[in-house]
Amino acid sequence: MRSFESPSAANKLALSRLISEVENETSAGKAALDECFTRSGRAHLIGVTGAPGTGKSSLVNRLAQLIRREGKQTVAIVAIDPSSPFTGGAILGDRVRMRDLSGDPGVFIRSMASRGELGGLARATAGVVQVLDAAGYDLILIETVGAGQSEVDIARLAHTTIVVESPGMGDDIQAIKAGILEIADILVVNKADRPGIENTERALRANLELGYSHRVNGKAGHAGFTENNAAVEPKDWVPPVIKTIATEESGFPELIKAIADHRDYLQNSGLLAQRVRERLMDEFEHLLRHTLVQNWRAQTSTERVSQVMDAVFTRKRSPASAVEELTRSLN
Ligand SMILES: Nc1nc2c(ncn2[C@@H]2O[C@H](COP(=O)(O)OP(=O)(O)OP(=O)(O)O)[C@@H](O)[C@H]2O)c(=O)[nH]1
Ligand SMILES: [Mg+2]
Repeated sequence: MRSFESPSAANKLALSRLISEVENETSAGKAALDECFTRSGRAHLIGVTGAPGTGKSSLVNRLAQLIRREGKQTVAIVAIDPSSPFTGGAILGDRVRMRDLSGDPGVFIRSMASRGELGGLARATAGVVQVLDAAGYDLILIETVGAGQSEVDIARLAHTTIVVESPGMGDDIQAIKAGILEIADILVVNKADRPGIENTERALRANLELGYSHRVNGKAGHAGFTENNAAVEPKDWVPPVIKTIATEESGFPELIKAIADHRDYLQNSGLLAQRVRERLMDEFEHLLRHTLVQNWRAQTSTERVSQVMDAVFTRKRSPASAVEELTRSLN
C-alpha cells in the first residue's frame, strides 16, 4: 500500500490493478479499501454531470489539463459509463484525453462501466474514489451522465457538483428535464461558441431563481443529518452560472476559481464536515443493507424462498409475513 502514497507514472499500473480488485469486490479489494479508508478524506471530490453530449468529457479533460498546468494539484478522473449509447462523442473524447493527459504522472484516468445491480455502480464508484483519495490525488473529477437514480447517488458522493448544459435544443434545458439542476453547486453552460447560448443561459438562471427557495443547507435534496444545523447556519451558496468553451480554454479560469470558492465555502461554513458525515452514513447504510441481504441469501435456500413466495402468490400469506418467516433464523 505504501507504494500508492504518491502518485507517479511507475505505480499507475499497481493502482489500476488495485482498483480492479475493488471494482470486482474481491477479498483483496475489500481489505485494501479498509486500509485506504484511514488514509482518505483529503481529496476534493467534484462531480461533473449533465445530459449526453453536453461536453462533460471535454470539460473534465480541459479542467485537468489547466489545473495541471498550474502545477499545484494532482488530478484523478473517473468516467462512468463512457460507452454511453446516446452519443459517439465520449469515445472520441476519451481518445483525446488519453493523448493529452496520459503522459502526465500527476493525472490518473479510470473508466467504469455500468452495473446491472441497483446501487452497484454507486458502491463501486465510492470504492474507486476512496482508493484514489488514499493514493494522494488532490482533485477527483467524477463524470456521469445525469439520468436516473444511480447517477444522482454518484453525484451525492461529490463535495462539489457541476451540472453541464449546452445550447442547441431551443429553450429546452435538459438538466431540468432530468431533474438534476437542483443538485448543482456550479452550473456550466458549455459550447458557448454555439448559437443559442444566451437563451440557454437565461432559461437556466430563471429556473435557478425559481428553485432557489427550496434549497436546504445550500444543497437541495440533501436531507439527512441535521442535528448540527443550529451551529452551522451557512450563508446560502448561490450557484454561479459559467459559460465555457471546452474545445478551447474560454471560461476555465472562472470555473477553476468557482471550484476553489465552493470548497472554501464548504469548509468555512462547516458544511464540508456535515456532508462528509452524511455521505459516510449513506455508505454505512448501503453496505449494511448489502451485507445483510448477502448473508441472508447465503443462508437461505432458493427452494425455501419459492415455497414461501408461492404462498404469497396464492394470497395465503402477506409479503410482510413472508419476510418474517424467511428471516426467523437471523433473529
Ligand atoms: N462547439 C463546441 N463543441 C464542443 C464543446 N465542448 C465539447 N464539444 C463537442 O461536443 C461533442 C461531445 O463532447 P463530449 O465531451 O464527448 O460530451 P459528453 O457530455 O462527455 O458526452 P457523453 O459522455 O456521451 O454524454 C464532441 O464532439 C466535442 O468535441 C464546445 O465548447 N464547443
Ligand atoms: Mg463523456
